[in-house]
Amino acid sequence: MKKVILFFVTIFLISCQTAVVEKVDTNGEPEGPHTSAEWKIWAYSTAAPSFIAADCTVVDVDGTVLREGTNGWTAMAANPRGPADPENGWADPHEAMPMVGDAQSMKWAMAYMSGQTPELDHDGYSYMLHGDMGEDNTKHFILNKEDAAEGQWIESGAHIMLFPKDPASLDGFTTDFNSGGPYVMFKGTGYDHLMIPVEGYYDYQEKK
Ligand SMILES: [Cu+2]
Repeated sequence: MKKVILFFVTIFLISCQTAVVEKVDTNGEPEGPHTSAEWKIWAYSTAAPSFIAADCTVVDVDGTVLREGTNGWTAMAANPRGPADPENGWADPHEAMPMVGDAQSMKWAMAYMSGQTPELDHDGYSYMLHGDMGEDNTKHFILNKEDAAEGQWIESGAHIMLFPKDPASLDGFTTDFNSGGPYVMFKGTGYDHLMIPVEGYYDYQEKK
């Protein structure tokens, strides 16, 4: 009898362990190299909630469409530094700084990357639930913490971004990224946008 009980206890423990392992592993991350289309589609699209990620277009860094979407949202990696280890791809989704944006926010991003002033038809929104690798909140295109203005470096966790058609519409919002509430990034640069922190925003940099 003892042996039988021991047998069942053992089986129970083993199944518990399997359950725990599965919970940790199943974030939906595909097996295989991070340079694969499958991994990139997962990493970039999951910067948005699952119900948007499921049907969005996914574009690679070189412009290749990895997956054609149907819902008007586009996912792409937005880290201009590229992967620290190009041969093996992004270490994790956070390093890729993926954003999933609507048409207006993609317009904004294209203007930003080519040094042009964004001209939007209306406000745009983007999701960046994997955060980014850090920005100087007062100035765009600062890639290193050492080059940032004193106390202005912010490595963001999960957030949503509002790209305004009219930057002046953000007047009145704080520029303090430690407020916990929405704040303006790149104020007065023409690339002003509203950062909306959500759960996990301070995972990479402690809230002061
Ligand atoms: Cu962002």
